[in-house]
Amino acid sequence: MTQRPMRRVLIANRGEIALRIIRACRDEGLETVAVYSDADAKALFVRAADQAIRIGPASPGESYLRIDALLDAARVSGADAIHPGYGFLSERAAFAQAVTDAGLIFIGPPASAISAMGDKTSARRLMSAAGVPIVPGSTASLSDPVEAAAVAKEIGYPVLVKAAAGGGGKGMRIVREPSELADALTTASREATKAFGDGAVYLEKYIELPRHVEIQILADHERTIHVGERECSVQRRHQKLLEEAPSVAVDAELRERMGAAAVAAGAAVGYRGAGTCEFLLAANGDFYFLEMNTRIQVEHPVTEQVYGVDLVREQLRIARGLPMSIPRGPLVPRGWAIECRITSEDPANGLLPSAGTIRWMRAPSGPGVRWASGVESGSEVTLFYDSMLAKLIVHAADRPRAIETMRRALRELSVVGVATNVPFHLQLLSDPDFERGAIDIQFLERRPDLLAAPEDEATLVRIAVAAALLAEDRRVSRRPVAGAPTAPGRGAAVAADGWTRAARRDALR
Ligand code: MV4
Repeated sequence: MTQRPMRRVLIANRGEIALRIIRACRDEGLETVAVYSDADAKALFVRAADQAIRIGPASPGESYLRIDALLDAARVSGADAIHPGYGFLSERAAFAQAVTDAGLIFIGPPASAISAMGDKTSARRLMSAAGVPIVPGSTASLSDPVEAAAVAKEIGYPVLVKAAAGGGGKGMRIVREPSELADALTTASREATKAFGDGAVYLEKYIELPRHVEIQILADHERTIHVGERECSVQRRHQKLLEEAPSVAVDAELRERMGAAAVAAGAAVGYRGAGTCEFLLAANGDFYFLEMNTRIQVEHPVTEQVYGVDLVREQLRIARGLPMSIPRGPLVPRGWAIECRITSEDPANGLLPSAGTIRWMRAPSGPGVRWASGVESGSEVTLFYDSMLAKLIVHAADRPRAIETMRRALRELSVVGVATNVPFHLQLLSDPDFERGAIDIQFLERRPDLLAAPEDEATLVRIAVAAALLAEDRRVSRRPVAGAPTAPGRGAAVAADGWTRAARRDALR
């Protein structure tokens, strides 16, 4: 593969990942074009890019998912490449193909690799042929309940009915008894039709209490390598909340076996760029390929921290035909990294998404802390997009110290105006089971106490301290201050403690 001229990159995404890509482009000497919906007109990533083009109203279907509008924006701005980020169109083979057909560089794998991995039964056949361990089950879709019952009996109950077009858990049904199978096939198929427009389903043996461990790969025109694992078991309803690298359950020997499987998976589909193989890791150490994510992932920073690589820069290099800049030879993880996803979800309200204006935000910093966010003080949080406000990543010498640093950083973080899941993270990071690394994909289902709003002693102490400070503030403010304005400022300005001037005035009367 020869080098291709690439000067200007259009980022077909928004928020923190758009900003992350803009920064990587700057580091690589590339110009940037942001696209934005009406909801994002004032967003940080729009101001950060060299150019910005409006592509439509707030609703994703009318903006970030419009292939025609994105290609128009690329033409108008003179972009010669498109980075899809994660979510939105990042794993649509038709988008990758349309970008390439328009004579532009798609910063991601070939469309053929996306489609090969998009259909789960086709991926299972390909992986099996490449020697990648897959979960026992069928490698073609099943519609006949009699045939399905024979397959289920062969692999043994419990079994899982899965959507062939699936991913992310939609159209999945656990079946523990033969008598429940026919019903599960029907409901899973109906759900799959609704979600993916394709009702094809197949069977797998249901793996009980596994961990979710994924392997990062990178492939250029010469070689495919793995960059270790990420442990992603801490999730709720298929939304990851905390990720770490490495995994307490993976030693050097297992890392090499899982890494070799992920490299074989990439090679089997002609993969290029950054990709991730998801595995289930059973308690006995057996691992099984689940699916491949053909994009940069939300949690890529934990890998960057422990391996000292910049995955987005590598994506840019590979897309323009340059070799990856990772030295040949064994890669060794250094220390421990943890990422907490900070979402606008309210623990006091069943962790439901909350919307509003971020009146004030202060990011943590200091040794070993990395903050990745697309929002700032004054940003509007709408319900049009996902609820992630920021990612807080820490890197320390070992896992206990990474946990300690994360607790410190979470306490430094202030978000005023919208409720966040920070209290959840603080509870999780102080939990003895989490501290021992005793986690699996059902951990949070077993522990609803961690998802509830904390009413602990520390919170009560904080409330008492806040009350004492307010009383002191009141005592001090009664004294006239020379030169101080006598009238309150305009609008609902907010002080560091989250009180609007008006509210403070009322409280101090
Ligand atoms: C499984 C499984 C257990 N056994 N397959 C969920 C979404 C899709 N990526 C695959 N998923 C699962 N497949 C077998 N044979 C359990 C899950 C699963 C899961 C996997 C990864 C991360 C979180 C999960 C949460 C629930 C279920």
